[in-house]
Amino acid sequence: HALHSVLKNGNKDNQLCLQYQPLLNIKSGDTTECEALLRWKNHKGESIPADEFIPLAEKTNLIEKLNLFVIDEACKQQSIWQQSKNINMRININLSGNKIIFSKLLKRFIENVNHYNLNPNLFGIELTERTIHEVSKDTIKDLEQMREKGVKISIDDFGTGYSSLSYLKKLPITTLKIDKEFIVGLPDDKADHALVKAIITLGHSLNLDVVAEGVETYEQFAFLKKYSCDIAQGFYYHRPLPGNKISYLQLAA
Ligand code: G
Ligand code: G
Ligand code: MN
Ligand code: NA
Repeated sequence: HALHSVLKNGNKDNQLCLQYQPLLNIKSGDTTECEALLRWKNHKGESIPADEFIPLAEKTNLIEKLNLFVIDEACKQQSIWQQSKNINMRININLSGNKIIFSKLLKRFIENVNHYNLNPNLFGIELTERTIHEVSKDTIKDLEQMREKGVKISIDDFGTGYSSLSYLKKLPITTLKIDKEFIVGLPDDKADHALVKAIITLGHSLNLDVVAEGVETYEQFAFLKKYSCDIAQGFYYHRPLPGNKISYLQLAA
């Protein structure tokens, strides 16, 4: 497998990299966080979509190495931003894997945060409803400790997993991210309209922040603002960018 050799040789030729998509705080207009998104350009220079190679990696033990790469990269980038002094953005990292992998990932995250001497509140973790089934009791304890230190914990692609809602009581979640599948039909589609309103209400009654993903138009944004959604993510506000391009962004004061 090509990805296997990339990881084995330590990503020497930089085929893998992270991009960062700034998120917009709807009420304040500030940009206080972003999401790290993995990108792969193979030796032929072809970009392989993440939703192709990540599910494949999840079927093998490659996903562990891939996640470790993402954690290391995101922490290194955050250290650079902190030293530059003019960027203060939480980085949200997507994590996936199984029970055994998760505890290793959290350990690596904490090692990195200590190594770079970073405040843990400069990070968030995104878990999908699918991966939540792989979170053990011990991992829940680890997540609770991280949460106490300021790490945000988001449920990604909310509403698309085959999942009961009981994890909302069991896990120290801070944030719901509404999947873009529900945003795309706003404001006209009756089902999307009803579902998005209901998810915002659910999130707020549980004291959670609500993020809308895949916001592409002004009309979608205006709907989200009207119904008090907290944060918007999508091409309407910003595309994902390489970490060194973020420094040129005109971030809100
Ligand atoms: O950015 P893009 O639309 O290509 O992402 C496609 C899918 O890949 C999304 O579901 C996203 O959550 C996932 N993804 C992107 N980056 C990462 C990553 O670093 N780790 C994991 N586990 N998933 C990621
Ligand atoms: O599954 P997850 O939410 O982690 O991944 C988010 C994915 O959505 C990324 O692959 C990112 O590139 C993509 N994305 C970000 N903004 C938009 C958008 O406005 N429209 C669409 N279609 N995709 C987006
Ligand atoms: Mn995500
Ligand atoms: Na998502």
